[in-house]
Amino acid sequence: MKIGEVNIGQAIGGGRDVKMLVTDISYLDPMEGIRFRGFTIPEVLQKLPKDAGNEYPSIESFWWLLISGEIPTQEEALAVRNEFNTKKIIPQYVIDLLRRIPRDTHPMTMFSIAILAMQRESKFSREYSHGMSKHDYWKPMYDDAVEIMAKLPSIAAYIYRMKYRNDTLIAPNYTVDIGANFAHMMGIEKPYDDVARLYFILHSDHESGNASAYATHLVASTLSDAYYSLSAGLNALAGPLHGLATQEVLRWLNDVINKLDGVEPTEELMKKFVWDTLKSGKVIPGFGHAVLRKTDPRYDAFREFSLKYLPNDQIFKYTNMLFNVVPPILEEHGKAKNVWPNVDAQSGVLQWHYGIKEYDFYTVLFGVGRALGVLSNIIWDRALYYPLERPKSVTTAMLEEIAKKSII
Ligand code: AMX
Repeated sequence: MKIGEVNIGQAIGGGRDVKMLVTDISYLDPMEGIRFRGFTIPEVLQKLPKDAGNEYPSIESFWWLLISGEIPTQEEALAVRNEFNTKKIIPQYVIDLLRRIPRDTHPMTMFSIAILAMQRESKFSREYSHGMSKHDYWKPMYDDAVEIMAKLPSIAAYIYRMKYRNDTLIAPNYTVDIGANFAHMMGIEKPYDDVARLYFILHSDHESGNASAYATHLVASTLSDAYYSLSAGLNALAGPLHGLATQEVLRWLNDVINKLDGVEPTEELMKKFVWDTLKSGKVIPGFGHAVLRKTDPRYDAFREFSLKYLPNDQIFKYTNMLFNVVPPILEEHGKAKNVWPNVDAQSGVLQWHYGIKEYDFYTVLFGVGRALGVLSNIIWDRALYYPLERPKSVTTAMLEEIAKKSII
């Protein structure tokens, strides 16, 4: 039974809308936005259990939802937290390795290297090499995923403090949830723990065709373990058309502010900078999307937080200004299929406000969140016996032949 057809435009145009992936973990509707396990973002934030005093659910309860499809009880979420907390310790060789990397290396490179370096710990690879039944693949894949997920926020915080805070590392707290531990290790006060929870949940998954999810899934389909696969996925996330856009938004805004040299930006001035960017052949970061055709609900969720906690933040005011200015210009420019903001137009604002001004770090934060989704997916890939990924190529001559025939 067919679920779609592929035309020449799709074959040479990045496979847009070609239906060839299956996942039940999230689904992206072009107009409605993302649903995680069938739940919209507001539903996820409302239904998952929260610890007393926290505005947002724990990452651990969200992990349970992604893996099982069910809303956990507080006890179940606590069981995940306890499991993660036993696996938080980062091997010393990873810290030593990160210290040896030149400090001007992009933090995404450091992040990906750290994960790849830990591949020697992979239970999946070890058990595979000892001869494992394919019916059991998912179990060590799950164990590896939990090992990685428990460590990622701490690795990210280590990279941040090593690179930007003069190597003043803060040891993990082994009793609190991921959000609180991350804020603690970054050295940032409340409500940054809630920023971390919201940030990681919103960036977790965007169905399977986005570059970081697809790269992870593709590499895992060769029976590479979770370490190899996630490292590959994060390398895809590091591209400016994908996760790096989160830093590009702040870079673009700061460039505007510097050029204005103390003059307060107005909508008229912003319009000029937007047009200048487009005329110089560049994209406006944080706007447009390969699938979405309306404002990204992840943008809305961040905006809601900003309205509550940082309504007078200068950068927040400018991003709001861009919300009014950019869409009509992109409309007039006539190229982008979606003129509305994506998650990256708003995500960096929060980080900037809470003191993370080193915006090349933002994609690492995106990566911690994205790991939740892509790791859940590759566990299920193995449980469902998904095969080696291998789409077919055609030649340009074949396409020309097909085009000729369809004209005659
Ligand atoms: N500014 C200027 N031009 C844009 C644009 C933008 N924000 N968004 C799309 N366009 C242009 C494209 O470059 C393309 O031009 P071309 O025909 O000359 O190559 C044309 O509009 C059609 O593109 P599209 O079909 O609407 O989008 P796409 O699926 O090819 O790409 C995306 C989607 C996100 C890469 C693109 O909108 C973009 O480059 N946006 C800016 C970067 C960004 O915000 N990326 C983050 C995406 C979300 C994420 O992964 N975190």
